[in-house]
Amino acid sequence: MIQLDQALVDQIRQKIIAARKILLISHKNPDGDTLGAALGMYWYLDGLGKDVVVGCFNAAAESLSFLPGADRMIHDIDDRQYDLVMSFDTADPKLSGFLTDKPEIYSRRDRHINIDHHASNQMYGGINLVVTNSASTTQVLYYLFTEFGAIFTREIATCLLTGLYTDTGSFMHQNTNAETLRVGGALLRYGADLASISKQFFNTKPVNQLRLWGRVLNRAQRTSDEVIISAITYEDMVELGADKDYLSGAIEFLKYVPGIRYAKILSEEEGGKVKGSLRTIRDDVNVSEIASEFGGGGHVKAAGFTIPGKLEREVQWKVVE
Ligand SMILES: [Mn+2]
Repeated sequence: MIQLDQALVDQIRQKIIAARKILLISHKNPDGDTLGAALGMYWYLDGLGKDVVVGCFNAAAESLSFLPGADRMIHDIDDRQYDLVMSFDTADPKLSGFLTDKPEIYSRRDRHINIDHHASNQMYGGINLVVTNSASTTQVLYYLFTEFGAIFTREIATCLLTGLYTDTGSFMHQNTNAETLRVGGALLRYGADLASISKQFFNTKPVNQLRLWGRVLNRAQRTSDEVIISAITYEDMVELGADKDYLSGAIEFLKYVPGIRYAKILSEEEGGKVKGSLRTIRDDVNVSEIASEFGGGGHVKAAGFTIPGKLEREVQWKVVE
């Protein structure tokens, strides 16, 4: 059982009571956790009769469209009209995509609540509820709503379980423990739709995604310093008509190769950028530290970075300017 800081819970309660118009922000390229958290909070606040919207820099992947409320998300935000802003699963304001065009979202800290579970969180809110031993941001919301004495509707339960399910890799990652399963069990009891969640995130793969994973697996190489590394070029993505999120999940196969320190997938993105994803199952390797050497970050066992450049194959894959 994780206990939230009571002072923070009270401050958040007061802010919500006082607010009339509330903006909830998911990070750019939303995943199941950031969107599950924002939509979970959306249904809670909607139930309180608040005027609330969920904003995100870009559209969610098709796999997230089953989330209740996903169709109500807005992308064009006039942040001036809101007296409360909440960010979810966003360690750094720049990950939202709104920092450049709408800096007031972050400069007006007094109206900003930052809810997250990343150790790398920049604590940019007026209130920062950052619980690093939670497997997901939605797990933090489970505790918060419990403190509030909230009624967990089916919608809220499904949104929260989605974040927990995706951030634990369907309860297979090492952040899965007795407490994550207890929270997952409670959400199931509240009516969370696990069948839809597991179908969307585990079993539904378009054939071109399987082909892309095939290339990742086929190109995997083990380096002399015990890293398993693979790469996908932008050309691969175009040729296979692959969505950006098609790659997610492929690295899970690589990280279990016996004897390696960590797995790395480099993928070229549009506009001369290379994204690196890092995973490890070892307790003596911190991939967040490795990612931070490239200006990235994340968790101890799952991290990433984005740097300018393109991919070129030499003996191994490497990034060139
Ligand atoms: Mn998360």
